[in-house]
Amino acid sequence: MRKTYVSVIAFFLVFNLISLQEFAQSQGHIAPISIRDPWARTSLVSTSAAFMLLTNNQAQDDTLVRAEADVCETVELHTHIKDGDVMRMRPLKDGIVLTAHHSVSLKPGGLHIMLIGLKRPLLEGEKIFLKLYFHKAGIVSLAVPIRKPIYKKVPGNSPCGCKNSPPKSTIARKLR
Ligand SMILES: [Cu+2]
Repeated sequence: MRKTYVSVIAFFLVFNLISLQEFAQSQGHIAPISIRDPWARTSLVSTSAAFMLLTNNQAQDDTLVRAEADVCETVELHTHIKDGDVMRMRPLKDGIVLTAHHSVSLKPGGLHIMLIGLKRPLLEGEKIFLKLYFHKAGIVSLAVPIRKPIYKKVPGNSPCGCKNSPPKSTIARKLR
């Protein structure tokens, strides 16, 4: 009898949760920051990186101040700068600025979330968990799928058949 009572309450709790979500969507509620296509690079070494498209839906600028990950000791926000013919990574101590109503792409060879001191290999198909700390929007937690980088295949090109594979000098190669 008591079990049935608990089940009924659980049902209504779940029902209410779903209803609230549907209500928020129907009211056109938009998160302050939306995140599309998050992914982290497969890695068998001690470092990797995470990428995604961040969109600031707010009427004010915001900043991604820092990030945390369950899978590594340290997380840094990085960019790349050209140093002669070599692309080098640089930490962004002031974070990544997100202009109001604009998107910023974190991608290989550009801005990225650097994962340092990995506690385990990052294998394709698995996930890591990230916490992103925004100055205005607060904390956003997300699951990030692990995958290999995708390069466009161009027929008759290099032996590997991939035009956009990173040159040996780039950090993308070093991150593997
Ligand atoms: Cu980096």
